[in-house]
Amino acid sequence: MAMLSFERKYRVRGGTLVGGGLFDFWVGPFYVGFFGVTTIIFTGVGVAMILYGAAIGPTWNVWRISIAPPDIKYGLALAPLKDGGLWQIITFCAIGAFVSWALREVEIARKLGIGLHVPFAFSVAIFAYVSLVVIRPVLMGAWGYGFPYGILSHLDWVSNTGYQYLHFHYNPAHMLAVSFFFTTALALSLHGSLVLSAANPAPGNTVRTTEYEDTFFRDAIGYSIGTLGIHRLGLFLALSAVFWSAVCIIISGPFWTRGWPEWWDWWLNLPVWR
Ligand code: 07D
Ligand code: 07D
Ligand code: U10
Repeated sequence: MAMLSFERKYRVRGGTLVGGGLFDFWVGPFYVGFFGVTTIIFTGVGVAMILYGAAIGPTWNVWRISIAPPDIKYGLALAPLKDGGLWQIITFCAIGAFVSWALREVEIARKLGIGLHVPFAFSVAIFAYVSLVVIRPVLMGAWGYGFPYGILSHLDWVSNTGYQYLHFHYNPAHMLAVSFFFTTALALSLHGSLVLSAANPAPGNTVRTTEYEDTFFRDAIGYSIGTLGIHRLGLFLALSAVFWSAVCIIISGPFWTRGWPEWWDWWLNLPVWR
């Protein structure tokens, strides 16, 4: 509520990428824009297709509903609706909705005159999804390599795909991704706790400035990355985690078909051991 007077100032026309002033308005708190309309359309069609797939499927149990990709035999062709075609339409709608959402974020950022960091970050998540359902299946020659749309069935896919490579933990890009995910959680917990410790002190104590935050880490580890720097680092860590995730699955199949433990044989074959 406190933001309302400010909102009145920035809720002005302009900054749109497509559609000029046509959809340049708000519905309640939501900015609409051309890409808000395309988001709603793609989401509406995609959700309707999931509901149709559930209706012709064997269960309404939300954990067990699953829309499977086409059989491998269809290759990269369009499949019959009830035999993977639904999955193809849902995938198309999902990418349409995610990209629309990112472009709507771009329009909002342009209106506000702020950077494009948020849509850029979301684009990396979209890249990970596209690597799972488009890039890897295309490289392997069949849509059937995509993951099924279901809460439990997509977990089965991850497990099965992992064991196809014997021991997925030995995938070097998976190692990098996992380490970046862990580091992201560590960085967020350090940042969240440090800011609260200085900016939200116990009753009776005064709020401390950012110099105190700097000093804490200088005292503790001899170096402070700074108040802007920690946000750069956080973004870098989180995006690296997702980037290496995409890499780890794209190389599994298209570029490495044996068990991942075997990949490390290069270490044993180094000339220095011979
Ligand atoms: C908290 C932001 C809110 C988002 C939420 C998710 C839907 C799906 C649709 C029934 C952090 C909304 C969910 C719209 C309902 C249907 C058809 C984000 C937050 C609350 N997964 N995954 C989950 C997705 C993949 C994996 C949960 C999506 C890959 C494992 C949820 C995608 C692989 C585990 C979910 C996707 C994989 C999960 C919680 C897309 C590798 C779990 C997600 C579009 C990345 C966990 C039962 C969460 C779980 C879980 C959604 C892709 C692995 C259902 C939308 C194929 C190992 N995934 N996932 O909190 O409890 O995200 O599963 O790529 O253990 Mg998954
Ligand atoms: C793909 C989600 C994109 C989401 C988008 C938005 C909506 C809207 C609406 C809420 C990438 C969706 C939005 C739907 C919702 C409202 C209103 C994010 C995506 C665009 N693994 N593993 C990973 C670990 C093992 C395996 C990644 C750990 C086993 C396979 C990550 C462990 C085997 C694949 C990771 C572990 C195995 C992965 C996932 C531990 C199984 C992948 C994160 C501790 C036997 C996947 C790109 C990710 C991948 C992946 C972590 C174990 C297999 C690094 C910590 C050994 C086959 N694993 N894993 O990618 O890289 O997020 O996908 O044991 O495919 Mg693994
Ligand atoms: C950060 C920060 C910071 C802050 C912050 C934050 C990061 C500097 C200053 C932000 C952080 C938080 C608030 C913390 C919590 C956040 C998370 C844990 C992340 C996960 C978030 C969620 C789970 C929430 C997800 C909610 C979403 C995505 C909103 C859903 C939106 C809609 C349904 C509407 C979307 C609007 C559009 C597309 C524009 C068009 C709108 C309209 C036309 C009007 C709306 C009409 C409808 C909705 C009905 C029509 C719908 C149809 C036909 C299809 C839909 C079908 C369905 C089945 C749904 O750093 O510090 O502080 O705060």
